[in-house]
Amino acid sequence: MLTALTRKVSPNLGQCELTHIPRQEIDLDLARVQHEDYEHALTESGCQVVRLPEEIYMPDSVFVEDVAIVLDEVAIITRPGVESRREEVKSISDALRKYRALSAINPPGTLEGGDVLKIGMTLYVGVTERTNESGIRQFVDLVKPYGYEVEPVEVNGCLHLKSAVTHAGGDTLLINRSWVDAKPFQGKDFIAVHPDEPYAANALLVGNELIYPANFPKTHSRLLDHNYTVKVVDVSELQKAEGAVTCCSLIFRQ
Ligand code: CIR
Repeated sequence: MLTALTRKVSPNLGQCELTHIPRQEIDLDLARVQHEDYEHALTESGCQVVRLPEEIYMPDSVFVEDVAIVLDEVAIITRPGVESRREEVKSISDALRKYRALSAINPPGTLEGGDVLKIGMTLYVGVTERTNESGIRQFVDLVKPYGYEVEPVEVNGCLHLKSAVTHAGGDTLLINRSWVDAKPFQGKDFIAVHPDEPYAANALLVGNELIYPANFPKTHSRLLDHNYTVKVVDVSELQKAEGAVTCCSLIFRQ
């Protein structure tokens, strides 16, 4: 059984952090509807959705992926790279304590879950503005005892590693090579995003299905050409907060 931990959209989503995109007005009601549709897609894909209450004063708290990495053996509570997101870890720790033993990244380390791409026993970790060397070093020490390999990966031009590359299933990655080099992912197959859709590399693999944003039709059709089952969700308002589909849930085995 898969659990998907989510959190209700904050009424202050409009005050979110933005790094690579300009601020646009967010339709909060629509953001909430889109988030519910996303949760519905998770349920349809076989997850039991556990939704945490909103955190009114934490604008980015809907993006739960960034504050923890949940492995079968342990959950690592992260230390976000921006001050405004550091309080988010409290309620996530309380929620995850029911399911896993907890470990944490401590100062001066920073690490965000959007920078961690797990493929089998390899954890690729983006080196970004949000994830620093100390964070990666601590992460290695925490996961090595369970047999995981950690591969640091340079990322340029986007927020997180998973803005640039995600797992489409099997040995295949969906990638935007202008933000991340394919070399660290030796032995993998690649589907490139369509050049008109730079943000299209973020897909959420649940079982054998991909939950995927509605506004990347050209890359979507590349996924269909490779016989993927794609479930489309409209997340336009969450994208205005520099969010994507992986970042709105923490998915783990119970
Ligand atoms: C932030 O800048 O932290 C949020 N506005 C967006 C976080 C998106 N997280 C993700 O893609 N993993």
